[in-house]
Amino acid sequence: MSNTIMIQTRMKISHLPTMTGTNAPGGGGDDDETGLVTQTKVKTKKPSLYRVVILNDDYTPMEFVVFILERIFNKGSEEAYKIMLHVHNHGVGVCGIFTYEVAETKVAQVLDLARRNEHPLQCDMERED
Ligand code: TYC
Repeated sequence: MSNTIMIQTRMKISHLPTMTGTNAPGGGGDDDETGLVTQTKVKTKKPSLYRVVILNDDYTPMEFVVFILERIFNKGSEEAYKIMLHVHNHGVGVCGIFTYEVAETKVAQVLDLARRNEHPLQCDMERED
């Protein structure tokens, strides 16, 4: 999804002589000689953010979860251990907050590593409000 939106307004600019063709950058000329020209504003909007979460289960080894947090989410060993323990005790925990594509990639990396190591570890993404 692009974070750029274009807003076009058609407005009368009475103090300017009417022009034909495209005039100023982002402008549209008075092609139909109505005395109206278009003005294009380029606005950027902030991208939506997504929490990547991991879920507890009874089988994935604690060390593997710590490894995932270090390797994929760039956590230091103490923070990785803390997050793992939080998930172990509460059922779910946040690994990080990312834009859509980054979150999607991290979820896929976690699920792929878990599957290849035959662990049932689950990982998901949730949109931040
Ligand atoms: N509950 C697991 C165990 O006791 C450890 C674990 C922690 C598993 C976090 C998944 O996301 C998880 N081996």
